[in-house]
Amino acid sequence: MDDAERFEFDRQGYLVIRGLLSAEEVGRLSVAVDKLEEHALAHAPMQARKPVVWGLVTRHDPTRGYHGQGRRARGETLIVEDFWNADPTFDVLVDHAPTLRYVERAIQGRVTINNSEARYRYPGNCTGAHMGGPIGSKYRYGVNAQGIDCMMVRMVYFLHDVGPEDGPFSVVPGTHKSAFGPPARDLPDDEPGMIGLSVRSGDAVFFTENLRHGGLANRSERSRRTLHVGYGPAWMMSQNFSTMDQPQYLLPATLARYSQRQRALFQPVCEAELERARERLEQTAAS
Ligand SMILES: O=C(O)CCC(=O)C(=O)O
Repeated sequence: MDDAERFEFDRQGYLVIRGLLSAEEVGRLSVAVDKLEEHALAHAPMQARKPVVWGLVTRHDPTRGYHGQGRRARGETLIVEDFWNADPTFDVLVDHAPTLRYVERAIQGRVTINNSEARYRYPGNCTGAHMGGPIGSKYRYGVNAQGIDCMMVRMVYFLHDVGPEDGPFSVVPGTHKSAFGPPARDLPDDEPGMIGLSVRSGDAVFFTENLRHGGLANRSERSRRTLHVGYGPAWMMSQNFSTMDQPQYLLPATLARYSQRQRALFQPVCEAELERARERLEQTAAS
């Protein structure tokens, strides 16, 4: 993230990054995402887990190590979390240098990955708008003397072109700084100020979780496939639906094939870091 991008990210709460993935990366990831979808659908219902957050029951596939929810039908979404375990093709996104250059300018201190979702949004589907405005400290957007100080950011990778009719990822620009709650509507398409972001294959959207966001209706006849990876300070545990605020769910086989650098991106906080985080929170509260 250069200074011009940092200015835009601070002003708007998101960036559309053109060509973050190479054509080769898109090709390989697309094949893996398609295989994962077929596996998740063929193996549903998987072992049910108790609802961890927002009443959602996810299903766990013990051999491939992912958690899934949803189904393939008109208006529905399938979400597959912890896709790292399912296929080493996804390893390229663990320590993806072009991505980390953005993340490391938005989060202070040691960064870890806290969220992973393959999303399949079928025709007729939309993603309800959420976040924006004063949402509390967990996902807050902040700035201090060291620069931008986000609690959680996400990179959404697009594996095909997504136009206005294809269920684009959507945002209400600037709402990461709003002092008031947004005028919520049932459909993201009806929210005041909500815009869909048209992208090309290989592009990515980088945003602070504090920003009001969602996904406009998919009015096309093809499913929208994206990969979402979340990052935060090392003390933040998993932000996946199925393992919310627990350690990241990685199979031993996944950890074993990772490099030291990749493993570090999933390593929970150590005591010294926790102490520094407490100090920073106290300083923030006092200021
Ligand atoms: O891609 C979408 O439709 C919405 C995704 C979303 O809400 C998220 O990544 O937090």
